[in-house]
Amino acid sequence: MVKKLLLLAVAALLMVPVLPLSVGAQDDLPKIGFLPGVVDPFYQVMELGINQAAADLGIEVVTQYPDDWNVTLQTPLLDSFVARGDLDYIIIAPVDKEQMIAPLQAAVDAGIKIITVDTFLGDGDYVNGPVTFPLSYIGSDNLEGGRIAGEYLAEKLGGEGKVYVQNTNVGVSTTEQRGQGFIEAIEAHPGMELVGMDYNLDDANTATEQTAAVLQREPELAAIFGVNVFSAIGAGNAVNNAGLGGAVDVVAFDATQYAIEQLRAGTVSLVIAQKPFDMGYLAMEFALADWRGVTSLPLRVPTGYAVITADNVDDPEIARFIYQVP
Ligand code: T6T
Repeated sequence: MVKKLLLLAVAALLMVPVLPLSVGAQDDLPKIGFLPGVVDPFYQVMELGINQAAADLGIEVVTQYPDDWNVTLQTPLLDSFVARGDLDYIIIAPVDKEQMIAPLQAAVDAGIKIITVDTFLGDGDYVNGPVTFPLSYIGSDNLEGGRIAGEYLAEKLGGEGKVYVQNTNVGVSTTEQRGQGFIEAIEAHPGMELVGMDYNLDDANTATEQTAAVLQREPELAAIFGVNVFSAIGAGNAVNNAGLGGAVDVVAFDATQYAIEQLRAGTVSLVIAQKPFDMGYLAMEFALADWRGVTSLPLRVPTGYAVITADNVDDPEIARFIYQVP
């Protein structure tokens, strides 16, 4: 009899419509804001990583791009993210390592958690440095990236030659470190000479004009390091306009279609690809992990590089890191 009753109870239970396991799950997920530095292929690929993770994890994400690389444009967008009142995390590439501290502290004070991607705040050491509120800093090791460029050119030029750097803005953690790493590598070779470093304010036209002036002034210039998308475009354009493609070597940071075209044409000889998709995807996973109670997230995740040359550009294992923007 007991057995029969049990069977009846089980049968009754089975007739109850089965509720989907995910009921309520949406309410139990964080809402995230993504604030890149500027519209460029690097951040557009990062957004692909963000969106892929959002789809995989079922998380809602809101994205806003500043029109230019500028504190006065990024800050109001950040403030508007805070004012919405519905965001739990902000994934941001701060456009200035000092000036974005206060606006981000205000976001933290409003109860929002911060993850920095690509660029960092303070000195990037979120354990012992001056800024410790972000959950993590996910991005390239930019000192290393600059060293890769400098060591490559020193070796290619046999330890002798004049070089020039196209940089973006003072106060940007990434590009500042790329310049620094490059100089360190060059200074290890007494025969190498840095003839200058200009700041183009993240504008390819300015980079072209500045580089053209240096090409005129320095007829013996051997190579140029363009530290990001716009710097490398300007360097490449100026070299091509002067008819010096192949004679004055260009090393391009960021694997844009332009950089790869110029690599194939012989104006650029090395392209340093970052992994923006990984940065975006991981940042989303970190936010969810924190939301779920994970307390041991690494405060620093270097995402690595793919170094592209004319010899390996068609290797699928390398070519997958070229920035593909739909
Ligand atoms: O090189 C990237 C990024 O890493 C840097 O912080 C700013 O410039 C880019 O967005 C490329 O334009």
